[in-house]
Amino acid sequence: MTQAELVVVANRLPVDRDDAGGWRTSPGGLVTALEPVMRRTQGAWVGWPGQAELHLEEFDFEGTHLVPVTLSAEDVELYYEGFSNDTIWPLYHDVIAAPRYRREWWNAYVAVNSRFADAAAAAAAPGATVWVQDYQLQLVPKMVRELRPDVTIGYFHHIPFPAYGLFSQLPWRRQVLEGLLGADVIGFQRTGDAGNFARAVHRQLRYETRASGIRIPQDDGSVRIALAKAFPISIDASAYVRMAQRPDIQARARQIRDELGNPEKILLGVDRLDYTKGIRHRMKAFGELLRDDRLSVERATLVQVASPSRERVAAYMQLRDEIELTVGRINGTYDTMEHTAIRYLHQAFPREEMVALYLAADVMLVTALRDGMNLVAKEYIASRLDNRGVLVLSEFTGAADELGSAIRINPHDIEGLKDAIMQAVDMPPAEQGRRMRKLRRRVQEHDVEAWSQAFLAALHDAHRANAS
Ligand code: GDG
Repeated sequence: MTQAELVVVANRLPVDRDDAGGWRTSPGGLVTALEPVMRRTQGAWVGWPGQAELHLEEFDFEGTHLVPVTLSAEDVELYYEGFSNDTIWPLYHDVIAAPRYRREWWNAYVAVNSRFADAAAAAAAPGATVWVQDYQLQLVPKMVRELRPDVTIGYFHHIPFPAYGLFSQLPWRRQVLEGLLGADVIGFQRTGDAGNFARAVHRQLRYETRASGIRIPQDDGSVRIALAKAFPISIDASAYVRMAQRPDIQARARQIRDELGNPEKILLGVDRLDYTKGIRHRMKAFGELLRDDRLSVERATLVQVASPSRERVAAYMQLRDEIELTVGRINGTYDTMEHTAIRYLHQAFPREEMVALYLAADVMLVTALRDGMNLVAKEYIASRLDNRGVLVLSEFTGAADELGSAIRINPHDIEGLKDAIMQAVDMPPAEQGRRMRKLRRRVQEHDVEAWSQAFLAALHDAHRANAS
């Protein structure tokens, strides 16, 4: 058993199985974010390999020590699909879909969190840093602290944290708050999320907060301070710049425009097929613009990538049916032999193809009803080397706090959304450039490495302050 100075704990390991039974790095943002620091510190990563009933030994992969946590088929159903994705996910996204509260799911969540905590505690060197990721593992910080009082513990929450009026629905609200408070630093996407968390702690546990510090009374009469603060996540911006510079990817972008019949404007949506992303609102607005003759299929095509996600959860099956009905109706009404209204793709693509789509798109539509950050918005910006293109961005995304030069929308306001789409479609190049340059500056200056450095620096300081 090797022990590491930095242990990341996440639901998923940073690798996927390839067809030959080997491993390849999974393309996620978190993986690229942590890659440099994992290499530098020879860190360990505790997570599920993504397949039920897979029993694996620890192994090293590209400079990171991987510690697989086995999940049974029942764990996947109860802990992952159930409590994580059918209780916490809808509740934390402001109950856009109804959360289901099942005691059996909760019991599995506690049991699985405890196995992740055991694995993390075993993988951490004396005085190491353990960094827990996201809503599937909210109990792990406290569990690790109990097992290993010597380590520094961070937690980052990738999704929103809801207002107390909603959070208080959770039958196990107290246990979840106490679980998170096991960390020295609890990081959120937005200041508002950190505020919601601090208020929930105050209402539920009566702990005092001063600035971002939550004062947790200890058994021995002392006080430990946990920091709850915003650390907005970002992307590996330079990797997107490099891809956008590649001649083959630029050629592919031109080919995509050709194959779509060279409409004057291409509008693009890229999302996991999820009810939080506002895909139906976007299609409704676009369909009405066609109906009202404010747009035509010769003038504009909407390309919607809806990558398959959580396909065994009922709410996702229903959403897929609704979206596909909407696409069929709109296309059936407005398509011609040469042009389509919506090119809908329920598929996952390689990253290069995504960048080609970003390059091909004149307008990017991000209409989420709730979204922790929304990395797609940042990826689009980073890829726009020519400083052209327009981002339409929901104010209910974390990204909206940073990207003030986007066209801001409320996706529930369909008339407002339609006007915003028209403003984007009609925007003169000079104004596109003015806005895009500001957006690009922000994304390049605040990339994902800046994010992880800021979090780890705050964690280091917080731990030192408590120790002194
Ligand atoms: C959660 C929070 C927060 C999508 N389809 C394909 C594909 N993607 C990539 C995108 C982007 C990522 O997946 C999606 O990230 P988002 O941030 O947009 O949304 P979530 O998946 O909901 O992520 C979110 C994030 O965590 C990080 O903290 O921002 O708010 O919900 O990178 O490009 N990539 C490829 N093929 C696809 O078909 N290769």
